[in-house]
Formats: sequence, structure tokens, C-alpha cells
Amino acid sequence: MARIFSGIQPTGIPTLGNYLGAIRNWVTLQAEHECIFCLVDLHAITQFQDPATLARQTREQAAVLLACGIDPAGHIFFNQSAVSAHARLAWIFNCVARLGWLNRMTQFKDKAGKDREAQSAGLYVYPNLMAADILAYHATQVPVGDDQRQHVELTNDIAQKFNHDYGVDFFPEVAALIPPTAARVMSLRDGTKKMSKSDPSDQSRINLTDDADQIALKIRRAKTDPKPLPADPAGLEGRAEARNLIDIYTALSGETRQGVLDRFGGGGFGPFKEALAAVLVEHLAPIAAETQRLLRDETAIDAVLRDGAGRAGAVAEPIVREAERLVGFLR
Ligand code: AQP
Repeated sequence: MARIFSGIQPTGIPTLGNYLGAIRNWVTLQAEHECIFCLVDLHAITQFQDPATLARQTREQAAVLLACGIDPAGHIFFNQSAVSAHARLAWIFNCVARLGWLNRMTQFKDKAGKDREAQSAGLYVYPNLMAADILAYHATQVPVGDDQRQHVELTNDIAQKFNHDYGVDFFPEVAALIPPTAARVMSLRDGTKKMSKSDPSDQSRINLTDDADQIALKIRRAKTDPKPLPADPAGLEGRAEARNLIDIYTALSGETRQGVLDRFGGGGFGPFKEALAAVLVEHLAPIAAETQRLLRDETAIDAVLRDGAGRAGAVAEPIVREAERLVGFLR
């Protein structure tokens, strides 16, 4: 049975992008894989987080993921900082990865913007920590959105160089599992930017805890263009906002683009947006309600994460100790 690792940063409430790009896939994969799901709080602090907010968001995010269907008893679910193996292996990988490799990472460029000099060193070496997250468990499959494809490729470069430098065949090759639809959900305000939970504009995203009115309002206000919807998918070319909304609809309803355009093509965005809001509410309302229920008992959420951390550590510790021995560290 393949072992899966995937993580999400507790930097806010998970969005529809996180859901369609990653979380929904995680829930399905549980049926046939051994899964390790992690709230990556070490990654979160690569950009400053207010301490009380980080703690609250970690709990809220745990509740959202449990509400989505993550099974903490049948699989492993925990927060990253509770297992020291991640940071120890990441340091070794900081010494394996080459600066030239990190310089090519587009996520750093996107997140750093123009002010690269002012970013934390942590943000720059973020992909090395992600490689450590995966390889500390000898996981071989990583369900992620399309934005993380490059980081999974870098994980393989690091694993290969480690194996080569130390003359071993220790770290396995890993594969990204990228969903076929809505692998990259875009902002509702700008179809060229990905939907992000830390975007300053709440109108740019659907949060998994939004209620029906919030969803309807955000979809009504979502940016579009003045032309009617096209009759066939080729007409979505060059219309990033229209394509994004159609793709969200298809990802949730299971219909094809053509099927959706057969019904809504030729018309304005109004009726389509109403149908989109309805399909979103149908999928997300149960998640929001269950999240609220779980958040009434914070002690229970903390206990789930603590139990997961204990079991995660038991898997990662022997692997990371062996990596440390291979490097030549005395114990
Ligand atoms: N817009 C997206 N479309 C599809 N998948 C997405 N993912 C994120 N945004 C989209 C996938 O969600 C998983 C968890 O992501 P993350 O929280 O670790 O970091 P991120 O990719 O940086 O996501 P955000 O929402 O943009 O977070 P912030 O705002 O904190 O930087 C990953 O599998 C990712 O591919």
C-alpha cells in the first residue's frame, strides 16, 4: 500500500482552492492508502504569524479538515512542529539542495514579490522543508494542487543527490498526485492569480466556513467580462475569469465544460452564477456546519493532533535517525 504525505499551512481558513486542489483528493485517497496529513505550522511562520492567531488557526484548520472527512483514527493527522524529525531532516536537506535549484522556484518569486531582500531565509528554503516532510516518512505519493508540482520535482532532486552523495539507495522517488479538474483554482477578483487563503481580500476566495449568503454574494461579485458565455469550451480561451468559474462548476458537479456550456452558453453570467452558488452551498454547507460543531470542543481537537503527532513521530524517527547516521552524526 503506497504511503501518502500531504500538508496544508495553518495560515487561514482553507479555501475552495485548497479543497478542490488537495483536501477533497485526500479524503478519497484514504480508502486505499496509508495517509499522513499534516498542518504545516513550521511552513506557516516563513511569513510572520501572530502567535495567538497561529494557534487559533491551527485548531480551526484541524476542525475544517476533520469536517471534510479526514479520518484521524485510520490515518495520521497532526501538526508539523510537534514532530522534531521534520526540522532535523530539513537542515540536512538545506545542506544538500543547491542555491541554483531554489532560485528557480516560482512560488518563492510569487510570494516574495519585488521585495526579495526583505523575505525570511525560511521562505527561501521552504521547499527543502517540504522535501523533509515527505521523505521523513518515505512517502511515495503527494496529493497537491498544480502550484506545488515544482516543489515535488525538487524533492526528487534532493533525494537523488542525498542518495548519490552518501552512496546509498535510501530515499525513494516521489510522485505528485494532481487532480485532473480544478488543480489550480483562481482568485474571484483576478483570474490570473491563484485563490489563496492569505489573500488580503476576502472577496477573492470562498472559505470552507462561508455561509450560504456569503457564498452567493462572493459569486455574484466575482469578476467576469462583458461578453456572454461561449457555446463551446474553445471560447473560454483568453477569458481567465469565465474559465475559472466554469471549472469550479465542473469540478463540483462532475459535469464536462461542454455539458455546462450547453445549458448556460450564449447567456449572460447571471443565471450561471446563481447555479454556481447553489452547487457551492450544496457541497460546502455541511462542512461549515460540522466545523462549527467540532470547534465547540477545542480540547478534543488538541487531543486528536497530539495522538497523531505521537504516531507520526514513531514512523519518522527511525527514518530520520538513519539519515543522520548516514550523514555521520554520532549518537
Ligand atoms: N488555488 C488553488 N488551487 C488548487 N490547489 C491549491 N492549493 C492551494 N491553493 C490552491 C493546494 O492546497 C494545498 C495546501 O496549500 P498550502 O496551504 O500548503 O499552501 P499554498 O499552496 O500556499 O496555499 P494558499 O491557500 O495560497 O496558502 P497561503 O495563502 O498561506 O500561501 C496544496 O496542495 C496546494 O497545492
